[in-house]
Amino acid sequence: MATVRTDQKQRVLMRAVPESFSNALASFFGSGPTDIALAKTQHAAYVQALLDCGLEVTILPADDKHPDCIFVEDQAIVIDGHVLLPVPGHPSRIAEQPPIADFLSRQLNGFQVCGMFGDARMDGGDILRLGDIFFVGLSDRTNQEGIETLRNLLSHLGHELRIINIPTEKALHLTSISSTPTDNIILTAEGYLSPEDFGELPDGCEVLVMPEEEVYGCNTIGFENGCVLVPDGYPTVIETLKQKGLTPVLLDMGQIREADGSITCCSIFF
Ligand code: CIR
Repeated sequence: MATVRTDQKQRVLMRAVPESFSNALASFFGSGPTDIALAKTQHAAYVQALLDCGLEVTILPADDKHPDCIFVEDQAIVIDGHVLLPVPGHPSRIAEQPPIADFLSRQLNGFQVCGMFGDARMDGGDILRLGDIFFVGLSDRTNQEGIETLRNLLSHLGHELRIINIPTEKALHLTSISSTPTDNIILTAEGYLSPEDFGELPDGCEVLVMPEEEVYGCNTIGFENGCVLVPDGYPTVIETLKQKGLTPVLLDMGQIREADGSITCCSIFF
C-alpha cells in the first residue's frame, strides 16, 4: 500500500474474506461480489504473491458481521513508527477496527498509537505516500477534521501533507484512483486527477497519467526488488510499468473490485 515507502514493506496484515462479502458496500467499480468462493481464491493468490515477494503475512480471521472487513487499509495508517487509528468514514465500518488495532499495538512494541476524536473521519484509503510527501484525499470518507489530525502527526514527524480533492461522484478514495509503485512515480488516470493536482514534485519524480478506462489498474503495490502487484486487465498500466524497468505481477481482482476494493485496500504494511 502507499502508506509506506517501498523499502519499508517487510510485514503485512490482512484479513480473511467473510461469508457475508456479497453484502460489501459497492457504489463505484462494482455492484457487489457474487462469488465468495472465487473471492477467496483471488484473495489467496494475492497472499501468495506477497509471500513470493518475501513478506511475512498475517491474516486475521474474517468477521462475518462486517462484510467489508478485508479492506484493512482503511482501518490503520502506519507511518514511521506511529499508528494512526482513524474513525472510518462509513458508520458500518467503524467496528472493524478493534482487532486490527489490538494486533498492531501488540506487534509494534514501542510504536506510538494515535487516535482520532470528535467529528474527525478518515479512511486509510485516502492516504498516499511518495517518499517524504503525503497526499490525503478529501473524499466522502475523509473530512477536514480528519485531515487536521493527520497533519498534526505528520508535522511532528517532519513530513509534508498535500490535500487532493477527490471527484466523489466517481471515486471512493485517493488510492482508488492513484498509487505510488515506486518512490518516484505516481500513477493516476485521465478524467480523475491530473499532474497539477499533486503539486510540484521533487526532482526525478513524475505523475504518469493512464487512460480513463484503466483507472482501476492505477492502484498498485511496489516492492524494493522492482516487482509491482497490478490488477490484471489494464494493458497500458502494465506496459508503462515494464517501460520503467519494473516487473508487473498480475492479480485477478475481479470479485474484490466488485466490492470497490483495490489492491492496496487489502493490506497494512508495518
Ligand atoms: C467500502 O466501500 O468501504 C468498501 N466496499 C471498499 C473499501 C476500499 N478500500 C480502499 O479503497 N482503501
